[in-house]
Amino acid sequence: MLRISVLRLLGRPGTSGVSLLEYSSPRHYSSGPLGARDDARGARAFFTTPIFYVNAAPHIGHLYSALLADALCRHRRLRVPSTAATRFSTGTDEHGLKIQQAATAAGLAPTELCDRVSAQFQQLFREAGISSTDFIRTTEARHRIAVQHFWGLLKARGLLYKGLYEGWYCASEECFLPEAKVTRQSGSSGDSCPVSLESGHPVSWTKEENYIFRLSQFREPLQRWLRGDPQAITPEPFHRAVLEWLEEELPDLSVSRKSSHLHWGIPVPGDDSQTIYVWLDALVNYLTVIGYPNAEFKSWWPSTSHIIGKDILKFHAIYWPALLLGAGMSPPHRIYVHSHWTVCGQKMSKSLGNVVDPRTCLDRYTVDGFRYFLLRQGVPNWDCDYYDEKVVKLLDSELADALGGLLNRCTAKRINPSGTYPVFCTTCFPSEPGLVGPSVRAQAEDYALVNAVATLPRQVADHYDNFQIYKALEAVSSCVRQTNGFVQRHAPWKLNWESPVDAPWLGTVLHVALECLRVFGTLLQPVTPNLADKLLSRLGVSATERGLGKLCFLPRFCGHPCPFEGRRLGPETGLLFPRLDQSRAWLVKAHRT
Ligand code: ME8
Repeated sequence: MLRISVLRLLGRPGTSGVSLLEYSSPRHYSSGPLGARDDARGARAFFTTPIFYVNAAPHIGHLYSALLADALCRHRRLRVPSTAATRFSTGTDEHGLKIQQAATAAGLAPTELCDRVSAQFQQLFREAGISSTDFIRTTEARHRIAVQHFWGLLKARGLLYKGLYEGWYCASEECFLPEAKVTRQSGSSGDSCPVSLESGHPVSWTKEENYIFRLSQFREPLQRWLRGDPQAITPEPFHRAVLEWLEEELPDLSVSRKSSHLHWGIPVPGDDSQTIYVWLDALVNYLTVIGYPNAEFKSWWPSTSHIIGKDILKFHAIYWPALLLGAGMSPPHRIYVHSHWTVCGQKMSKSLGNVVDPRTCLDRYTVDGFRYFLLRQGVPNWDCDYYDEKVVKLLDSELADALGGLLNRCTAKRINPSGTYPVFCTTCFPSEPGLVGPSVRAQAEDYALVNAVATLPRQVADHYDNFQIYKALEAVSSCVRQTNGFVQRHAPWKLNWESPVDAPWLGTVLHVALECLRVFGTLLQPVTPNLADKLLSRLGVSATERGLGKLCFLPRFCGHPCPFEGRRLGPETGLLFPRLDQSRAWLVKAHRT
């Protein structure tokens, strides 16, 4: 219920600058602990997206949820490379009244509609590089077994009873609504129709005998869980919202519908006259994927992180943990919640005709470009508005100009004729700042840069842990700007390789800039995997040198050997990320001629 009410809870904050720390020696910032900390936890990690309804084609909101989960998962794999340590599921939610009605409206059998739209989600996710390990469809036999087993446990524990359930039902949201959440709206023929106050979707009065779950018994256990783990629901305003909901009345929950009314679903075991409520059915998908009811599921549960939109918070933060507790299991480790994409300030909807097609965007802006845009601009705490000009502006400035330009400046033949990772000179750039001498060339800002990049992997990891991936990208982007400033300040194009005075410093400037680029490329892998691969390959960084556990920035600065020094750069394969405004102009011209 109250699927949308959290929308209003969150205000729009100001810009969130990442403050870079004051200088201290990068010796303190080995990136080793990034991997070590996770290894020490020894834990497996299971990431999930919501399973999406198949009543309509996917849009950018669905892709955004999948990208957030994908980036978290890829970042985790960089910390703990073992493939057995991380699992990631997504899928489609195919039962319920909403799908039954959509199939009827489309003149299709429900299975046909499900096959068609589920395939669209799978294709989109493949094209967008979503690295899921599992795709579940709730119409699969393995899922029916899991749901019916779960139901049996609740029944055996005395948590289900039969009773008369009466109330407004919103098929579009698949939930019951209290009277206070329903209003009247005049329909096309002038008559007044009851609709959901928050979503405007039609509701109908339902009165029938159902199975009911004793949800009301779980208020205190849920409060204890949330108070005991302040990060259980992240970001914090959503955690607070759920605790506030738990202060309100928590009525028992109807968990089945008459099969004469809803036939498209999983029958209640031992009572074919009832179909299991689609939300109970859908939530159990998280267990089906990890092998439930076979014991193997225990190695992945509860080390699970659900990534969800704020519209389905109540189902995941109240119903699901209560059902799990009822079945004798723990709530999930984390529920990461994000807000919504709007288009030109309006909610995306088929009826408004403003739905943004993600496949067009991937074509137009490239897979990496669009992934970067959504994750860089999407802020979990509040809604974000989509428009095309914003994408072009961001990608041109951050990927094409700043990052691509930096790479080009340090690898171009005229500045780096040997095509190698040059040698770092400790006399030009001593590890202690403030030293003076004829060969010392480094300035205070250069130490600030080294410090900022040395601390970047930890900052980025903290942002990932707090589900603030946009802040991680903001921090990387800020360091890219700082590195461009460093190159600009020392103008290596004015230095001469032939001069014994210039050469060591010229090599050092390029070495530092390439080391910064190596860190940026490594940290960008979860968000722009292809672009990061191109960047790291150009730097000559091999596949086994791209993890976070061994990412050791500028080791020569601390007196350690650098494995890259003197190494040949990888082959030149063209611009890292071509500017879009030019290619768009070209497209327009091509269209005209
Ligand atoms: O609710 N912006 O499925 P659904 C960002 N089947 N994300 C958006 C969005 C937007 N404008 N619109 C949708 C269901 N989403 C159930 C879930 S899970 C056991 C069952 C994303 O197809 C966001 O993650 O309506 C939201 O929670 C989800 O899609 C809802 O997808």
